[in-house]
Amino acid sequence: MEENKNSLQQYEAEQIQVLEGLEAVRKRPGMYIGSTGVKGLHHLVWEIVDNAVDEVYEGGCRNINVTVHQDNSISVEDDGRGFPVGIHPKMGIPAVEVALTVLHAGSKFGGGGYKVSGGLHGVGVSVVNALSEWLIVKVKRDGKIHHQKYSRGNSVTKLTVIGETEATGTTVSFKPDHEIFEELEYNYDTLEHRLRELAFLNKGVKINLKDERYEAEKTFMYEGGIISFVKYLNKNKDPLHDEPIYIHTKKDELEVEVAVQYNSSYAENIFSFANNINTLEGGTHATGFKNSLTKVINDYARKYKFLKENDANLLGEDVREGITTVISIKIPDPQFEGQTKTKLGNPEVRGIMDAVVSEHFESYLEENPASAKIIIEKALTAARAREAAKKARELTRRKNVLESTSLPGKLADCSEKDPSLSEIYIVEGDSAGGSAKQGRDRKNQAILPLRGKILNVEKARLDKILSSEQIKNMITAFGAGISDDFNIEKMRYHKIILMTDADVDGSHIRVLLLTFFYRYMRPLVDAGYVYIAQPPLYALKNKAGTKVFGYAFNDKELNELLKKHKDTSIQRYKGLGEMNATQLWDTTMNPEQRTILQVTLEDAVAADEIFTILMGDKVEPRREFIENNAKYVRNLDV
Ligand code: 28G
Repeated sequence: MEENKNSLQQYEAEQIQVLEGLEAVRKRPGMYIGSTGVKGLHHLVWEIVDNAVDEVYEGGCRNINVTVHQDNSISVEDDGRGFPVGIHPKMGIPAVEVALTVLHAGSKFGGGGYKVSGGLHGVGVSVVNALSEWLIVKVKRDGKIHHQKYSRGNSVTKLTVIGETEATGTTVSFKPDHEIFEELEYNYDTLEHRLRELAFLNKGVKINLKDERYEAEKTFMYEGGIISFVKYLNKNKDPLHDEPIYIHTKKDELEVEVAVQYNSSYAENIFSFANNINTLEGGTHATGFKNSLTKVINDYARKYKFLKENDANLLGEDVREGITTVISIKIPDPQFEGQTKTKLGNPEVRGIMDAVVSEHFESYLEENPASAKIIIEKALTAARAREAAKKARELTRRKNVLESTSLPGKLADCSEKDPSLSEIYIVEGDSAGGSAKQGRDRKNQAILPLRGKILNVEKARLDKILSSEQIKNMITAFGAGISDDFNIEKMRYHKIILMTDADVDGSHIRVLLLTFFYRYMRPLVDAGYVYIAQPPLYALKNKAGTKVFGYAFNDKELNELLKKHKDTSIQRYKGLGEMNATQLWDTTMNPEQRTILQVTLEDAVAADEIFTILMGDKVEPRREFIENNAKYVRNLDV
């Protein structure tokens, strides 16, 4: 009785607390989703999709549909059990409403339970609700369709039955709040990339992505899971053995999956995940794998006399030349460390990985002597090449490009000597390079034009890479060496700004450069020294084309400009070369006005992955890919 009498009061009190809870999210959104930029915007989708993926493991959901609507609102639908709708005993409102309005209810902070896709995300669906102009949840359960609408975290209707159905599942639709987010436009490539990745990591789950803005639709479903992932990564390469080597075991609460396939290239591609989160900084699962791989291959090579008694052991880098690997573990209590919290820290994982990989890899080699021979010989060649490159470096040390003091002739250096105040623009093409040289601020902006083909770093070893003119120019201009000899302290500029055309070639060059930095000057990416310039897409001029009213960086801005000006003509920039020096300065280079995007580790890894897939030996798929993706190309790797 007592409880009943006070329940209304109690309900109101709780509601106030709830409001305060979600008010905190709206006040400091960055605390919950990292940023209110484009990354935070996508975080909202990851949060909801993660919940759907959890329902795969907990409730047998098989299909997840993600839709981007015309207005950049999002719908995520699953065919799981449907979120519980019964009245919450303490709160007196339906369970689904509790989850949507109480901060941390059922999230990684509260709730408990083993959430497969928790970890980095997992802040709870209420955070998405708080940051959405509106959110609608539909639950199909117990023969009924339940519906409720919210606005900025508050319910605006009660949970209502709006129909009947035999099906079960949950649908969440939301529109990110323009009062919160600086950027409201979803990037198709970002969504496609992550949803495909999730489909690889969770075999058998069908994930459909529909984008109503471009009438694009794709379905991702891989019965092979990470085996398919590795094949996909190697699809334009020459594999050295037909089927990926696959390991799948469970030890206590830890589930380990590894797929490995060598190819004829020289690149090392190891992608590691913990609970579906891309552990970009690696961690104990990745080191455990690498250690045991080196050990097992050396043991085998000794046992079967590929290595003679006096030969030195193969190094890790030797046995990883041309490797493509996906490691995916599921762990109840993941510890994420590192600068970007993407390094797995759990110490017990290293030993378990080591044991599991050793055992399975050893039997693979024993049972597949033909493949074993090819893999060992590849590693032996890599070791020989490494030795030869070292000798060559020692011989030519004096005239070595790494120590050359004269700056490249193409470089227009700045006068500033303090690296922290200096920036270098890497500009595609000589004509844009010319405008940039004229338009720049000579004090602290240096210009290095790049021309012609940049070397394909996938297909070349370091010695060959060092012989490329473009790459030599960059190395000497930066002054900090390369690869193992790279020393960020010596960098002559603390901002490297890539300025490429907003077309297919431009994006191609960006992917190449980012991949090069990621593989050979990684500390640059980690330190956040790499940026991407944002040249405008349009200029709005008077009819005669003699006066510029303004510049637009996307279609929305163009429409806004068009509303303000009458009798206009639009110039669509196809390349940087179409802008004169003043225009380039005004729109893209003037630090007071420009926007430059800082490249994150994630961007670099994405570029590396695109690159890995694109730049194999087979040329045709690359053309096809670029043609198919031409309309998104502006956003391809950022
Ligand atoms: C569509 C977008 C994202 C979800 C479910 C299903 C259940 C659930 C979700 O429970 C925790 C545990 C039991 C109340 C669980 C259904 C048990 C029985 C569920 C999703 C609190 C939440 N029946 N499907 N949560 N429960 N899909 N998709 O979010 O006590 S979340």
